[in-house]
Amino acid sequence: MSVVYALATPPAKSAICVFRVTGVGCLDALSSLFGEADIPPRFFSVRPFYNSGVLVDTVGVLVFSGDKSYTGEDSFEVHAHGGLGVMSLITETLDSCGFEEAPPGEFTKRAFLNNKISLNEAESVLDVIDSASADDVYLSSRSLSGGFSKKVRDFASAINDLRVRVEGEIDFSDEGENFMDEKIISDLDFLVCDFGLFLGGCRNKKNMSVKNKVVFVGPVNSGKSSTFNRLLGFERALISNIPGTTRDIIESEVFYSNLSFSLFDTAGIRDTDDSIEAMGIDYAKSEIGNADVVVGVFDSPLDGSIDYFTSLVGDKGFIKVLNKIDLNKSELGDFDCLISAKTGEGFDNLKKKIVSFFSESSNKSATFLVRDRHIVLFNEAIEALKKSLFILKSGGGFRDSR
Ligand SMILES: Nc1nc2c(ncn2[C@@H]2O[C@H](COP(=O)(O)OP(=O)(O)OP(=O)(O)O)[C@@H](O)[C@H]2O)c(=O)[nH]1
Ligand SMILES: [Mg+2]
Repeated sequence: MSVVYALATPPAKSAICVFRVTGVGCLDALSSLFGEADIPPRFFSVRPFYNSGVLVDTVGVLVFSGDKSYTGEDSFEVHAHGGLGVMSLITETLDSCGFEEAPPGEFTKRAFLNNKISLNEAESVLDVIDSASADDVYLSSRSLSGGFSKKVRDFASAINDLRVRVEGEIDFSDEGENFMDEKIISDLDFLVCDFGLFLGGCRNKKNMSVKNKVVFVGPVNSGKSSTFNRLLGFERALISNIPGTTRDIIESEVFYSNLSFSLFDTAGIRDTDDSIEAMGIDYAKSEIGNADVVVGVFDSPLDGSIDYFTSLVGDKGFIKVLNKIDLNKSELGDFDCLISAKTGEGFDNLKKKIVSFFSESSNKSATFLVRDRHIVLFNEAIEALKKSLFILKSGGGFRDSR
């Protein structure tokens, strides 16, 4: 297989970035890249990284030789400073070595093809990366560490054991050997129960936690974008004291209380002659229809639009928030929460209110994350086991001398 490389971290400015390189022959490039051909494997060392002899960055290097790597091939990692310029130069350097950019999933595919991991473990790598809640992480990691494969192997071995006893009976019963007795029924009974329990604990990946949608609405200038930004922990949406600043829907994701949320900031709702702003307002209204919970942000306890927003939200969960309490102290009154997006006051309470709308993930009862094809095969297996049990219980498999 050719030598491929990939940026393992996001292509965005950050403290560090990590490049991975794998493929037979990739270690031949160590001397030109790091000025040293003999880098001890599996030790993190700090070295210069050169592009055609010119220093690009001082980086961390990890070398893995042969099958002692993730992919099962010679590999190395470069941990560089996470500047866009550094990433671009490292990419250029790796290209100049004749290495190709890896398509998505290539490293895990090679690990599977080189028998480093099973198909199920390869799929679990993606599941762990896709996990958006703590429960999903626990489920996926159990499969990735081989727990699922082991369980399936144990069942296969138990079924095989029963099969050997039945075949022994067929082949050697006339020689006086007794391979099948009543115990085979209790063993098969136990297996059917155990398999049923296992199947009950399998959760289809299709039902992996969906993101909880929280939509921020309210009159213009009430502080929706400021509240949205503070919940995210960074300045995602533009903020200004000009009413009508937000026009489009702005989405971002956040993870807290072991749950992941998609937050949507929207245009302030008011009568307007501006056709672009009006489009944004229409988007805001229709986004309410897709929300799991709507957070209404108001900046005055006397805001006459609260009833209007309440009817707009209908029977969805609605959290009425009074913002800017740093300017005017206020009683809770009709509101569910008092906050200041400026100082952060009341945000712990707001988070609790949002979380309270989302039930605990149903993954709690699940033991393994599976796919459609697993469920089809497991159902076929359990049906076959039940059929065998039925035949045995109805006397189908025993000798007349019983
Ligand atoms: N003092 C104070 N000012 C705030 C607070 N929250 C927002 N503001 C200010 O209120 C103004 C409007 O804030 P935004 O977050 O842009 O309000 P918005 O509801 O998104 O406004 P539109 O997008 O125009 O509908 C800005 O000048 C903010 O700095 C707060 O808690 N306290
Ligand atoms: Mg806004």
